[in-house]
Amino acid sequence: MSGEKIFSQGEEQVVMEGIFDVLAHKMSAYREQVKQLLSRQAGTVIDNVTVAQVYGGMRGVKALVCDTSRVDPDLGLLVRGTPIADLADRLPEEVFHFLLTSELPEEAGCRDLQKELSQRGTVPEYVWDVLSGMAPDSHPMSMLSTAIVSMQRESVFSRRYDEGMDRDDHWKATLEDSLNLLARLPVIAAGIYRMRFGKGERVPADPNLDWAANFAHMLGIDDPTGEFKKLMRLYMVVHCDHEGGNVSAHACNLVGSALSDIYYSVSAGLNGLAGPLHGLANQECLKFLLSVREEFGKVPDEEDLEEFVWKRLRNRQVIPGYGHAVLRCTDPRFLAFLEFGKRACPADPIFQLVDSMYRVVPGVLKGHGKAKSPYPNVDAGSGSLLHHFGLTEFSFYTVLFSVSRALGLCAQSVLNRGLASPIERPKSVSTGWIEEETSSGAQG
Ligand code: CMX
Repeated sequence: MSGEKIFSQGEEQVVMEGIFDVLAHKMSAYREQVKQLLSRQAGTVIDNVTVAQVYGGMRGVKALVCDTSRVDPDLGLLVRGTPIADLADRLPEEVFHFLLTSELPEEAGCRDLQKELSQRGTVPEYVWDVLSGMAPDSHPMSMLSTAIVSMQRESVFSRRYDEGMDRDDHWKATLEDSLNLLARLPVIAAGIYRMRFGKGERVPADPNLDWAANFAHMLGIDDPTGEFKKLMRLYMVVHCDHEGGNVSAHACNLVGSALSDIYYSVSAGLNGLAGPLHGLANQECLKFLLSVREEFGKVPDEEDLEEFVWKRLRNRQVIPGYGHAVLRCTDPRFLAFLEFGKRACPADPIFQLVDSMYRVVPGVLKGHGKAKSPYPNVDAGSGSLLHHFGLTEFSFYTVLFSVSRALGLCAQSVLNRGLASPIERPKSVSTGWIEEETSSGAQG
């Protein structure tokens, strides 16, 4: 490693040449590809927007670009074209490299990246002071977001921007910020876990562990078999990214489009992830499974479970962990967790309930006929595994999701800076305007 610096001046940290060099080459080709595309097709129409879509959360409107990943209704998440299941045995830091560059790193490149993340992982003392000053019943997600914003003063991008950085270097400064943030996030998240749930002193990082295993280690969960570390690796991989239009990615990209730095934009994205219709749904799923067990006092047989699910639907309640806005198949991320559970904890009653639900619920939802997807999503299984290993505080689950999703948010942000994506400013219209425009008989 030659130790090339991204910036020539000052005391900037050395960015490993691997990811920087790979991306520098890719970035010029990427810019050229988009430039050519625009020169040929700038005026080509790729979508029309209906009134229903305008009032319906812009569902399905093709209006954003995301090159890190894509969600196919029938295949699930594809990271740089590769099904997420094929990446299940990879490390999250490798997947970050992949999201950014569309190349998986060689072994040495991966080691360099791990070393880099480990060296950048010191969390400033003031962050802990800020967190300890928060109300003790603060939601772990609000603690995470606050911690991230409190570090904004350290943004390399903001400082370099004030110094007049060349626009072509924006992505490099964003990558620098991203690496610092990603290195610190597991430390902060684990610290929040221990502080918020009275687990005692923070557990110091172990520089010999990979990023996710170190996170598992710092959480302080008893892990004599190493299976919890394996679960954290899988968890961090499967939640890493989900294209550009979901609430967290869109919020992050929107805020970043104003050239707000990564601390502002990632915290904005994670504030969206904290919503019950998005990332917070995973805590609801485990709550639901525990309530089923409580209702029956044991894992119910499939007949009883079927009746229970029907009763819930008749009461106009949703079945947590089932259905999806885009997917129309069993989420491969759910299947990855199911496979993990069948190997690691087949006798765990909550996991067995997940398995039974999977046999029962799709048929019931099909019979019910409302949900466009009767299949399980990623949240249907992950909580049962965390619960099995003793991570039972479900208000923390979205923080785990956040640490993983930050990989995708950062990768998307770096690429957007590489393309010098402009500030987002779609046009809003009034209801009166829509009424007028559509009253002329042009509807259909
Ligand atoms: N149980 C019961 N009914 C459901 C359902 C479920 N799991 N999923 C959808 N439906 C119903 C909807 O409530 C809707 O009913 P109404 O027409 O009466 O309003 C109807 O089926 C059509 O909904 P849809 O188009 O299939 O689903 P949406 O795109 O509107 O919503 C989602 C998607 C995930 C919010 C929804 O399926 C749901 O609420 N699921 C349960 C909660 C959950 O698991 N959330 C995790 C999402 C994970 C993720 O997004 O990553």
